[in-house]
Amino acid sequence: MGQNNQISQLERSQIIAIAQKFSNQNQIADIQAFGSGNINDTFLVSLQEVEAQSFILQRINTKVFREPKLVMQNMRVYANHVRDRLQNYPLDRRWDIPKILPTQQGQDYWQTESGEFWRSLSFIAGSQSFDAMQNIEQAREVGYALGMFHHLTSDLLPERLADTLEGFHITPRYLQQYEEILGTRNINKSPEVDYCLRFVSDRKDLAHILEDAKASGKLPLRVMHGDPKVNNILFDRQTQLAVSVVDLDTVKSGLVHYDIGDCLRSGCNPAGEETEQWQDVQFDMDLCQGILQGYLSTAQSFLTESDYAYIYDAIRVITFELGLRFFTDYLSGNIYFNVKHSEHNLWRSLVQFRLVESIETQESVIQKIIKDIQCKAL
Ligand code: ADP
Ligand code: GN1
Ligand code: MG
Repeated sequence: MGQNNQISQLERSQIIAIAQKFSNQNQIADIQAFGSGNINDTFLVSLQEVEAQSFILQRINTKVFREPKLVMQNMRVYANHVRDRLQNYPLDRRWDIPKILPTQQGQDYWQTESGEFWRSLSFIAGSQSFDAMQNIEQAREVGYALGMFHHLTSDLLPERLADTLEGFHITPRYLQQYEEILGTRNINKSPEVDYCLRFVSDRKDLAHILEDAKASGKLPLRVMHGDPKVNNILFDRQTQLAVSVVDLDTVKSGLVHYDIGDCLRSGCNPAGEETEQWQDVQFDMDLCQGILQGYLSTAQSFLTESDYAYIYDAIRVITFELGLRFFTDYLSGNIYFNVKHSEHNLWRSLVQFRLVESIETQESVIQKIIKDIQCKAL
């Protein structure tokens, strides 16, 4: 179905049949494409009898996640760990973890005859997500949510999690893939493509910063979420507080810096990743401060001096990395990210590259925000 949010009649009846496997005899009232994720196909299933209990149904993208059973295994390891921890150390505010809903045969997923892989999750009640940050209070909440995720997993051994996506967030590998594609494809030149080609060629060194820090022991492996962008954080519609972090497919061993960088990359771009006005994209300082304040309110207990020293680099590395991933996917014929049109990934890469430029021109202000927050935390 991809991202165009239209379900054909045929597809609707097929999806309803699959939803039925998870619905525990309840009649399905409606099914709608849901959210704006770039990888899986997500649907909201409403039930006839129990209106409040709609659930999320997802077709896992098996071109990306080659071993979806490992994805489900990780989700269980993560959820069991966090639930145990919350039972022993209850929080003073709402925090939810999506439940895996089993099929009527008690399985975590349903595999169709053609090999499609489907799963269901409880809908986080009364929640909503946003594609772009709306205000400073939300920024603090997004930061808090990522801090809470890291805090609650800080005593989960990363080795207990399988690697569900080999090479994910290993920036030098994305650079290598990009160079391979450049060597084998005829590229349709345009001013935008030229800008991207030059941009990457000028910043190749960026790709190695975090991996070098990992290799030299300056940054340790911990449990990372892998994808803590704004629309993967859920807010309570009434209190406006963050109540859950979803999209757990990439929870695995990694650097928390990729998460911190990704959260800031996504959260401090109020125009959003999908804007067509890429020249106007700016990295917003107030939102940056808000996210970092929220993050450190829960994460300061485990961050070291060396961790703080790499926060600025993390922001521009991950932004560069995502621009590179979008651009490579564009050059490869759009095989990884869901797209609405053939230039979609090119436009997305322009947005990220412009964001890198905005981050770079504001380096001293960002460094000062990090320093001030670090001084208060220590
Ligand atoms: P993708 O990997 O394609 O991004 P996600 O798992 O992030 O798929 O799901 C897409 C969107 O659906 C999320 O960004 C979020 O807004 C919403 N969503 C996902 N899981 C839940 C859930 N359990 N409850 C409520 N909303 C959810
Ligand atoms: C994808 O699935 P979604 O839309 O939450 C991608 C992230 C990117 C993001 C950019 C598994 O996230 O790495 O940062 O798009 N997820 C995967 O919007 O590749
Ligand atoms: Mg998502």
